[in-house]
Amino acid sequence: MLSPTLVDRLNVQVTLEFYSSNLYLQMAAWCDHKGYPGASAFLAQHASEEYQHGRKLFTYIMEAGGLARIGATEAPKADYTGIGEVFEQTLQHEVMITGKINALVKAAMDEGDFSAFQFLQWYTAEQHEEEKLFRQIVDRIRVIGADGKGIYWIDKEIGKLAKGVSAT
Ligand code: OFO
Repeated sequence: MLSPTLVDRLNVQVTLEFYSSNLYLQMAAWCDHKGYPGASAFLAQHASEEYQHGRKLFTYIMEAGGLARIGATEAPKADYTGIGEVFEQTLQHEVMITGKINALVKAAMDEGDFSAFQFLQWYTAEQHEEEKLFRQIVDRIRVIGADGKGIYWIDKEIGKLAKGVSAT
């Protein structure tokens, strides 16, 4: 059974995961609008993954006797100066989320809630993978450069990272 404190904290994370989903979907729209179909497909797919992260937490709260709640989220940023800025921001966002997950893991540990502690390990591993993935993309953009032909290849490469979505 979750403590009221952990219910509140997990609910904050539910809302953050749904915000992440909105943010990546909005970024996907910007990329599509600017003619980057690979990056758009990748970000749209990532938006769906973030939604699932939120749902997984939501279900856990319900199963552990808490009242799952969806909080208000602000509108995500819709305008970017380029694909470089989009992916720099995804990386910054994931680093911020990792900090939130770490704080949640610590809260579960402090409360001696080993079920929540174990459940949250999935998110710890996921954050490691996500930071690694976004860091690779940012590094690739920095090396290749987002001008001229570089942007064409970057978009193609990012598109290949979208699982089950063929790069165009
Ligand atoms: Fe981007 O990861 Fe959710 O948690």
